[in-house]
Amino acid sequence: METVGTVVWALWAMLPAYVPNNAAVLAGGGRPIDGGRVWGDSRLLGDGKTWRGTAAGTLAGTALALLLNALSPGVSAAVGYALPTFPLLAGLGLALGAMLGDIGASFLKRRSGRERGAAFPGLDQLDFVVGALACAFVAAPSWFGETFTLPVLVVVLVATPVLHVVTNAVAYLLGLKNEPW
Ligand code: CTP
Ligand code: K
Ligand code: MG
Repeated sequence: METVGTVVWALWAMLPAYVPNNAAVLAGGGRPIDGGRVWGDSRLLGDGKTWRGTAAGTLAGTALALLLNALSPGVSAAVGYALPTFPLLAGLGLALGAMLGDIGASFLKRRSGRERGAAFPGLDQLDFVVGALACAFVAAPSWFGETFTLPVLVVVLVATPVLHVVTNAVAYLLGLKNEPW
């Protein structure tokens, strides 16, 4: 597969992991997951990680995977090669994993004294990728192996931080997010 094909494949395969964080921003609010608990000097996770945002993000990413399955034959025919499809467990793993990665990052931010909304360059851009890939690997190992070959993983690790910076800057400019990261 040529380079463009690898990039399109990688982005298609990661779409169910890209949408959850943005859906959580739109739907978030209500009860924080940590229930207000404190560990040491800081909140366990903070008010930015809510049950509603996490559920909405997971559902949105999983639903997108199913939608992509429906679109895959038509788009594959148009581009001239087969694009990935998502077994339910793969879509769920990517979506839930993206949310868990982001939650894990908030845990680390609080432990390192960063308040809610503080930036943690590097972690902010890759937390959800690592979470999504790890969960998808556990939930659907053979699908993971077929979908995320080494070149695809390289594209994901390079392209995702770029996309993350751009989408968050747009969300900030639209007034949807409090910080541009
Ligand atoms: N959000 C949510 N539940 C999640 C993730 C995000 O409700 N699991 C919502 C919250 O309203 C959050 C907003 O999306 O404030 C932006 O997400 P994010 O930038 O990840 O959270 P921060 O508020 O910056 O908090 P943190 O410092 O813990 O990342
Ligand atoms: K975050
Ligand atoms: Mg933030």
